[in-house]
Amino acid sequence: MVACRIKTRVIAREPIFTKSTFWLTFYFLFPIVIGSRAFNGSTAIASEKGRPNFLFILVDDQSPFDLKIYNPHSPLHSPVLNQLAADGMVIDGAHHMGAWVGAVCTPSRHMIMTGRSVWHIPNRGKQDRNPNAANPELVPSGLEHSSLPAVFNHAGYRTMRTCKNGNSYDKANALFTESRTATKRGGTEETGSAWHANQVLDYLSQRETAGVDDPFFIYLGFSHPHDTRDGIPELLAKYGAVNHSDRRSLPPVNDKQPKLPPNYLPKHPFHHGHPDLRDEVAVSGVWDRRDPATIRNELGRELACSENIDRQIGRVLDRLRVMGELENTYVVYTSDHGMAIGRHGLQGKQNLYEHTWRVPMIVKGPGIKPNTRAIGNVYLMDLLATFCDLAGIDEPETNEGLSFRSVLSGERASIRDVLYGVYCGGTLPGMRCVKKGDWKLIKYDVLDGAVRETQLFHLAENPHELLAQHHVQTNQALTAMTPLPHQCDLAENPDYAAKRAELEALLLDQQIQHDDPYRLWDQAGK
Ligand SMILES: [Ca+2]
Repeated sequence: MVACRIKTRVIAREPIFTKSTFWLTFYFLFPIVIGSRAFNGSTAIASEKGRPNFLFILVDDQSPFDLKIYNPHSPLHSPVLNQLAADGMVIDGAHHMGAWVGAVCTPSRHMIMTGRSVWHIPNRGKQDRNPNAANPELVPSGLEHSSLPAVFNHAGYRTMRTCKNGNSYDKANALFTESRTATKRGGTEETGSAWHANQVLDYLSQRETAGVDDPFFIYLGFSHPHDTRDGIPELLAKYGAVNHSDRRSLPPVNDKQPKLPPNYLPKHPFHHGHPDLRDEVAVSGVWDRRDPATIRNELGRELACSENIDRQIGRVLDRLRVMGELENTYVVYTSDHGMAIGRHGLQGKQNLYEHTWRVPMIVKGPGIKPNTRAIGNVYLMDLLATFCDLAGIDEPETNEGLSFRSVLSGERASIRDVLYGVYCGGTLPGMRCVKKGDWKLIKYDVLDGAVRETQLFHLAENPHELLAQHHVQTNQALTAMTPLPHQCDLAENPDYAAKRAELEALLLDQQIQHDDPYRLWDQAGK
């Protein structure tokens, strides 16, 4: 193998949703479904105690590689998540499908709430970047009425949500029977992650006082570790970080700070294609800097916020244990997308490398064997179908996601072979990626043709997606890591021309299947 050189329709189901079929489904079929399926539950615990509860924990902007369960070298102290993983299953191949707007949170959270793919979800306000949104054949109107809270409300669940404000599916969020939202990114009990946990603890107390027996679906969303990453002082000190806010100076270097990640670069080798993108140039504490002091301090802030979240989850789980509800509760932990913070010279969430396209996912609950892992190959949009499956509820007709209950039960390793990703919140047509097995292709067609790049990675051999730039001696000195000669982008290597062609064809096939309205420079139909 040659050494690196630096280079200059699954077609969504036919849309059969209408308002009339929707309401017919709920009024006539749901009672039957609940009666016939839920109480024939597949687990002994569910059948003894009635339908299972759900605690869905969604953090904002966290790379799986921040967590020890995905990256043993991570210095993050997360005993609660580690225990959750030991008590349940870790999904290694969980992804968000992507975004057509810089606020990646928005499409991601629409996909979670609707179980629909990235080109089949509505725009939000001025974030009107999905050309399919006006086509009712692809994006049904009134979709919120078959979203997650609507489905669980109609099935007799008590639904509660706490989360940040904004960048989500507002019409669906409004359907939770109890909602307590505020953006909490400060470093105190009232201004930080503890606030979100306190809302859940308070809700559980009220439920207990009122003697409510109905099962619950609690959506516990945290506003962190999304920037601004103002951690609590004790945890900032633990990770050697400061809440750096002075753009004219660099934060102090501290031995306690996380080391630079193995795929750190001082600059991405070509423009990502979204000029003036907030996350790449304007995040407080980082701005457009990628120097080691800035990146290590920001990683310390990220971990400080993540450890605080871990503590807050622990408080909620302890409470459920004391209430006797924990064993009958599915606890699902994930993030709306990953994050770069210096990896590949990028800072934000607007790329398709593994650190950002993948998300952490841990699931614990009745019938899931402790201390297990599976590749899964799931998207966040699969959560709705999975929740419905575990609860014994029919998924809504508008759902396109696949239940991965068979993965959680250990019957299958994964639910699909090919995964597709998109980012095109900047110049069009943007970035696309496809993954099958250990092989991954990423393509960039941005800035009116000024950037047309293709990358091919063998992830088992090159899990950090190292590029030729990572082989430069000065970079190796910073990361204290020496890549193996073949750990690089293989797109231009003639030995892998056939593999590249195979993935190029798979990518186009995925674009067609998902109603991607754009084509890249070298694709048919351009
Ligand atoms: Ca986010």
